[in-house]
Amino acid sequence: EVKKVLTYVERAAQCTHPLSKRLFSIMQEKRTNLALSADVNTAAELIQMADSIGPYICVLKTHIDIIEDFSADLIQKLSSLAAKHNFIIFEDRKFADIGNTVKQQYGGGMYRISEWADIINAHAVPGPGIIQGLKEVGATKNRACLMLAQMSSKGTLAKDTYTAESVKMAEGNKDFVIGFICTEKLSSDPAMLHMTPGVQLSAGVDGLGQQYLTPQEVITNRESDVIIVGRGITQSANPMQAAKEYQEAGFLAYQALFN
Ligand code: 6AU
Repeated sequence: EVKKVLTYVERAAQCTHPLSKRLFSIMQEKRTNLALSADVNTAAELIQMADSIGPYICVLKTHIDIIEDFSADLIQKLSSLAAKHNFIIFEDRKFADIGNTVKQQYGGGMYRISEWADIINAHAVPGPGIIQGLKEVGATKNRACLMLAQMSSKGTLAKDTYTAESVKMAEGNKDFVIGFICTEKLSSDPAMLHMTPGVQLSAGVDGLGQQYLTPQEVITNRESDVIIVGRGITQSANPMQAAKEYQEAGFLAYQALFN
């Protein structure tokens, strides 16, 4: 069997959703498959991280509800940094409720996530109504969603048939769902993005169930597309240097697919 690996350029050409097309284009242009998980607790730290690490990433992932001093000004600054450095903003909200509730959580409340986050993610556990609800808010704004088909944590229940059903749910909603949070390639559709958290330069665990794989394992062996790195960068003595190392490791692992 001859397996043809597609380049980011070829993948972009296959995308029908403008956001996945844009993301693959950014990955090629900036030569990076690194997403920074900027899990910091203040607006100043988030802005500082986004500005200093922005050049090395394709995606900036936020947990907006861990920011102690959230304000509209933070969103405005993040959006201009996204334009300055050409990255996509992914709010890691992990929606998990019925359609009618997630619709309000996505579009309303204090954070108004749909107004600034290009990408969000959702659990498949409620069934397809969660996608319908999110889509009602996000589709007209050209937003997109990733389904959590697998998790990085020890003992996760998102496996086997749950994973398979999540993939089906995603593939049935390609006008809004552009890919997965997963630990390996799950879909043969070249337009579908695979993003993998739980990545550090050495494999290992944290004290609370997180499990780490290396960029090479994730991109070359498991054929995922994007490495999501948090503490490997944010807790490093030199986050900018660490980001460069992850960018390089991730991109080399991508290039190794063609050897
Ligand atoms: O690199 P870390 O361990 O410091 O951070 C990993 C980040 C965290 C998690 O909330 C998130 O990735 N995450 C996710 C996502 C992105 O949805 C899913 C998952 O299964 N595991 C995981 O760690 O911000």
